[in-house]
Amino acid sequence: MDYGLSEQQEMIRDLCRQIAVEKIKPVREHYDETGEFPWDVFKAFAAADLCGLYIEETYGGLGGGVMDLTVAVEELSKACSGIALSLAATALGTFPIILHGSEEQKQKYLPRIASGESLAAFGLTEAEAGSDAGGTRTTAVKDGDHYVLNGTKQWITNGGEADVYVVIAMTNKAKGARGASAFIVEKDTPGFTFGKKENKMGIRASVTRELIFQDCRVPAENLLGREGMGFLVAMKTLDQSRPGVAAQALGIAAGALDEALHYSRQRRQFGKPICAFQGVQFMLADMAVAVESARCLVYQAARAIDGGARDISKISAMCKLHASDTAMKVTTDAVQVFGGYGYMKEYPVEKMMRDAKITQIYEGTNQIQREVIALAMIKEAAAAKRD
Ligand code: COS
Repeated sequence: MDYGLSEQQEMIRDLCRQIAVEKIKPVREHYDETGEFPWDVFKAFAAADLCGLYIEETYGGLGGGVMDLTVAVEELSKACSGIALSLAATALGTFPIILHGSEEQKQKYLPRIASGESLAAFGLTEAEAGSDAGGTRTTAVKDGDHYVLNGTKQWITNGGEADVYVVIAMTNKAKGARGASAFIVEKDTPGFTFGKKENKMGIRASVTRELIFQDCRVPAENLLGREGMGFLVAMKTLDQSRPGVAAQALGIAAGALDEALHYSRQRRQFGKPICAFQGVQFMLADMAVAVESARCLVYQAARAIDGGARDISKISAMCKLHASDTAMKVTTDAVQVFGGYGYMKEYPVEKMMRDAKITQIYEGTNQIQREVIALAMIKEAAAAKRD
């Protein structure tokens, strides 16, 4: 199938396919079991220049966009989405700097992220601020040429491993969402420590931790944009990053379909390979249609963002919603095609099913995505003045 990829995107796809086979597949079980951060594989990503795919050339990147990142994340996630997440979550932590950083901030942070020397992370979620991103409790109080941060962020991907964190904190509680601000916080800043490391159902090769700020003094020059822009920074970042989650989900679904197809040709029952039975054929066909339709939507969203489309919230939420629901359905069916073997850890599909689940939850639950989509539709209808 020709997906209209550029020459550069085809090269990225082929390179990631090779890394997936040579570097990820041999170790994915190990990292799934141990929950350690896959530094050896991340170093391979850096050596292959994947860390700078979406970062401008001026700052040491390859100058591609969301589509280049999408192609890479999809391909790597076919082998292990937990390992691929080190790259996707770094992009999530980097987008706020790309979108809202000053020239000085970009020059300081982007080159080290592009080279793979530093990972990044995004600190929005808190115990009381999950879907309700405006419910942030962490505070940032101006004190001379610093802001003093206090509070705890929860479930932060790359937490403890990343050097660069973008953190949302309230500079003016009374103003609600308009009183939030975004800060770049470096790992070794005094008063910034890491709490509980989560023991997760899936994506176990990625590290998820608490970020704890206790009288943490952050230089005022690390404020992203202006005071009060934090909620906007967070929303614009999520609009940009959700195709990354969708690409992960797409990769998981495509990987599971590939495994199911392969297995159905090997596994014999009643004297024939199980792919000869219509019941299995229908499942494989439905899985393939779901994967292709998810791919179309994910690529369309990524291209719309790279093309500078003004209103990307809806398409971005749509692709995340559809690809993640597809990943859950396709991996569940892949386990079914494998039968009892699919339930065993010796085969890769049970891990894919566990990994798929989070894509329906993080970077906005699929219920929140539906809300974003519906609100955008209502806004469009109102703008079109259709009675
Ligand atoms: N782009 C630009 N502005 C946006 C925006 C977007 N995508 N989404 C909201 N805004 C603006 C609104 O226009 C509104 O501006 P005004 O104050 O000028 O009217 C302001 O931000 C507040 O918006 P709203 O009232 O819709 O905020 P809510 O608190 O109701 O929250 C949702 C909206 C639910 C969409 C938001 O909280 C959200 O995305 N939640 C999920 C968070 C999430 O993904 N968490 C997981 C993090 S894992 S990294």
